[in-house]
Amino acid sequence: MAEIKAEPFAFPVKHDQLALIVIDMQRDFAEPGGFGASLGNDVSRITRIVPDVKRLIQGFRNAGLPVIHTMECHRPDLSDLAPAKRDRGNPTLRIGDEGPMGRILVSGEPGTAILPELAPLKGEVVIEKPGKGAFYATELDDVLQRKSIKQLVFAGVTTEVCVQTTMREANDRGYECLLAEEATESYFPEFKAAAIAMIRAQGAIVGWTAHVDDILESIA
Ligand code: C5J
Repeated sequence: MAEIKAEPFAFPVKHDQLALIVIDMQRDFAEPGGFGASLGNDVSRITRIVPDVKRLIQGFRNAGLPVIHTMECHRPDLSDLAPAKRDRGNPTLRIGDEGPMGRILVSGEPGTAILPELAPLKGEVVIEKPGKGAFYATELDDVLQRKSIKQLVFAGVTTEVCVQTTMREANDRGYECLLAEEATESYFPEFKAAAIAMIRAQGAIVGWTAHVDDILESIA
């Protein structure tokens, strides 16, 4: 059986059941004036992983394997935005407010778009999600089942929020999950490290983690 070098042990890869999920590589999390910055975060940490995310995406495209993108965003009328989410904390701009890149985390606004370097190709699935997890209130599970996908490689941001939440949701639904370590990032380095440790602890209780080079070697 083919394997990807991973932690806490080798990932038994089935290439015909494998897809890449790129979580929320949006301007709103990576650029000044967006949602991440409105919460007081150093967004430059996010842009630093773009080259690794890009080569992972390219590797999947070259191998003819599915690449699925997600975007955290809400309908323009905010009917899918719970007050508990909008009113939380003390950001300079709240979801739905008008910022320098348009309305914060609203579908179709410039700031909500995926970073141009990582833009989806025509035909790639893009899931718009109102929650932190990509399965909540979306068609993701149906899409994966239609494509007979059972193994997911994860990239994107932030590691301990939307990436980890989606991995946990996927794990509960029976998908085998592998996190690409250099292709994910947090505003808090200690949270990234903790999320990686939690995911692969106790015999891969949520999933595996691996280096981008080892994933790419396996699908080349
Ligand atoms: C956050 C995300 N951190 N994509 N969203 O609010 O992780």
